[in-house]
Amino acid sequence: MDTPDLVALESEAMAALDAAQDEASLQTWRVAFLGRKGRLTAVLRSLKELSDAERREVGAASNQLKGRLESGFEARLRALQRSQAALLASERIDVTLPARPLPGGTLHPITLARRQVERVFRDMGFDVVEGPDVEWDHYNFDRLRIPADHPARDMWDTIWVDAVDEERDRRALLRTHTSPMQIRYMDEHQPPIRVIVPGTCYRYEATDATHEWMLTQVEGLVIDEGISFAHLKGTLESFVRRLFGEELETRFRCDYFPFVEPGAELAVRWHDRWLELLGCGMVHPEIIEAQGWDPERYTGFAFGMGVERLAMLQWGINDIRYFYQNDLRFLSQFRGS
Ligand code: FA5
Repeated sequence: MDTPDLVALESEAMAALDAAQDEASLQTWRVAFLGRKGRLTAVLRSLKELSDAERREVGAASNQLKGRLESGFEARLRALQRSQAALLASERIDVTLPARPLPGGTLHPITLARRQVERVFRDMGFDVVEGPDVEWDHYNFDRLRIPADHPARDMWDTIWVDAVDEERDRRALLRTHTSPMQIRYMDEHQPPIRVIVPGTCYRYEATDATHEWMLTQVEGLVIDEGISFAHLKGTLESFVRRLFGEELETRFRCDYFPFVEPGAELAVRWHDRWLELLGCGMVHPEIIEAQGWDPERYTGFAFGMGVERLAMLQWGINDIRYFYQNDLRFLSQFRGS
């Protein structure tokens, strides 16, 4: 019988040992080479078929090889266990660590101010509704007694939108005030009416410390029998007192808006000057009549206030432009609901 090629067996065994990447394949290797029916065991069993001299020589070499394979196995096993332990250690998670806090948002100051206004008027029995930001000139102007060629349109610098309703001769715009919702609401409801409409308005105008091109208004509309200018004044004065207390100095002055008669503005004392908070007046009788209601029987008042201006007063902010610069150092100072 040929003497077994122990050199080839060793190099094959060692290559297979290196290739074993986990303990399971290592055990398979052990069975294949050192197990009861393994390759080396087969060599040892076959020794008896050799001559005495060969048996001595091959037997000694086989036993040495067995020793090398066993220690190779042990070394590989330890190495695998070490790298597994290192992997586990690197993936260890300390579940007892407190969670990192998530950055919590706050409401925008204008949202806070707007909600405050809504709360006060809700307490006074007003409903709250909203209307579209993109509006037809029909509601923004015409139905408010501001026809196409009327100079009063110049009171509001308009941002037009590329949409035309040719059938009804209407052009779309970004509403310049919340007053168009007076008309939309009257089209859908009968007196008595008591509603406020908060919302965003847009004007093509230069900005400064008290003017933004995007602003928030709250429109108010009350229509019922026997509503007088005294109701208008009383409602607005108690609103201002609720928000700012008794100390704030206020001033009513005549003003002109085509959809009210008489019209007025309410200003408040602010840094040694008057800051106009809102426009208001008695709903024009022609508007009441256009709704099919008898203006002798139904009267009403309306107002439109600037929410940014209210917020400036409330928090002592001296420039309206802070609100929409999105600077977190400014915005994160406001908390509330
Ligand atoms: C109007 O917009 C009328 N629709 C108000 C009204 C309603 C009158 C109902 C009568 C009856 P005026 O343009 O004055 O009016 O704006 C009303 C308020 O919005 C102002 O008093 C001011 O507080 C605020 N406002 C107007 N323009 C700006 C602006 N560019 N930036 C910030 N606030 C503004």
